Amino acid sequence: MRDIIFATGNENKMREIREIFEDLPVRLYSLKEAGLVSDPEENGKTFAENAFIKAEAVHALRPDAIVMSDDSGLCVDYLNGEPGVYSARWLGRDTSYAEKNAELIRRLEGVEGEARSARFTAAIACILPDGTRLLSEAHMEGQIAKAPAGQNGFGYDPILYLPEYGKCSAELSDHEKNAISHRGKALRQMQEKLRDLLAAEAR
Ligand code: ITT
Repeated sequence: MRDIIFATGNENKMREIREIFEDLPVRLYSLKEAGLVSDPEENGKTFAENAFIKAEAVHALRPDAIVMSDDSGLCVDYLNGEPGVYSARWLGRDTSYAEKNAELIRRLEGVEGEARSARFTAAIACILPDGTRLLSEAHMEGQIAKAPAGQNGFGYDPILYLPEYGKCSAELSDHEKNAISHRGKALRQMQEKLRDLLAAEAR
């Protein structure tokens, strides 16, 4: 049984991550559960850079553990990729998601159909005790809805409409979202990489 510290302070992410790791023989600890405080400046230009900034900061505190992190966000094509890596900080960290979501809908007034395209991206970084670095990245494609819908999920979930499913991300249960989401896909890719590496180590 291996211990993994997940370098996030976002309880909503952590809830999704737990469900994805449920069947794996690993013990998963949030920062809080590991008794750590880490909030490095996320000044990277990409999701991957920021994911490694968070993972490196925790690796420095706990070099003995497997450390993982998630950097994620919403990119709206019509807004040249905004809010992107600034998703959590967009309009200020203290601005509610009801307001952020309403503002995104307002900025796309008069924009129709595929021109409203947007996606969630998640970059998952992992650092092993020997310093090996692994990265996986995945997306969930959709369009900015004309009105928020759904009570599940968090952040921008009520306004990412998924044409294939005919509903917004916040209308999916955690289980349904994890099956198709950026975070679900990137974490499953990371699990594969880690499994291969740990199996090779054991040989
Ligand atoms: P940590 O850095 O502690 O992990 P954070 O919330 O600051 O937590 P990020 O810097 O990665 O995390 O910002 C991600 C933001 O992107 C998040 O706060 C949401 O606003 C948005 N986001 C990411 N994934 C999302 C999802 O699955 N559903 C809705 N919004 C999401």
